[in-house]
Amino acid sequence: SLPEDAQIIFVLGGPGSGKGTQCAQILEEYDCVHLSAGDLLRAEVKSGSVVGKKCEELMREGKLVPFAVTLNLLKKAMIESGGKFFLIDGFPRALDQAEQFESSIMPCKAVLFFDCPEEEMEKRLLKRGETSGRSDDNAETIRKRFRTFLEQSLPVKDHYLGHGKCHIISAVPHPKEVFEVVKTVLDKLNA
Ligand code: UP5
Ligand code: MG
Repeated sequence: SLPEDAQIIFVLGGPGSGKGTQCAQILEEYDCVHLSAGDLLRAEVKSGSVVGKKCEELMREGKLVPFAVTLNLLKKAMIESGGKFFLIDGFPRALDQAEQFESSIMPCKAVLFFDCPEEEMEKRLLKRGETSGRSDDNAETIRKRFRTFLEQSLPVKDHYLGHGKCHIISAVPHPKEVFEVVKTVLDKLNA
């Protein structure tokens, strides 16, 4: 099980907003465990499992995989890491996922939300698609990911804003500048 003093920060934002990029920066300066729900799912797909096969199709369509799948992958990775300060990247992606995660694991301490215009996210993802090998980095799937984000994931941001836990950070400047703001937020949390 998890340590009683574990702390969870959800790292959210649209597809290509820079969640992974900023988490990598955070890891360099803070002692924490980074778990990307998308990376865990892609590893599951790669494993060739039955669950992975099902997820592969949904991800190629820009749709959410069943909550139980992500919850189990995250829970297992959190426990196996032996850590206690967690950055959960790209999850929860729907309001019910947030509620069920918090009631079955623990409430989050804070949410970092990376705010970026769709045109900029699209540009970044198309560029990354030239080399990423990700089956969802193509114009058609990107459009579907944006739709899922707007319809299902944005309400999560509003939920946490209402609870005073959500920190909205512009993801438009250079990653180094974005990270300066991230640090300010993180340092205030633990002050
Ligand atoms: N880049 C980053 N920051 C930049 C900056 N400030 N200026 C200029 N360029 C910047 O960055 C994307 C690209 O932009 C990179 O090339 C980077 O260099 C550049 P990245 O840091 O990778 O952005 P990120 O927000 O992590 O983008 P990602 O594509 O990972 O976001 P998604 O949310 O779309 O993908 P994720 O892997 O989280 O999920 C994939 C799929 O899995 C989902 O569509 C869904 O089907 C499924 N999923 C679930 O069903 N449930 C879950 O809980 C999680 C995922
Ligand atoms: Mg990512």
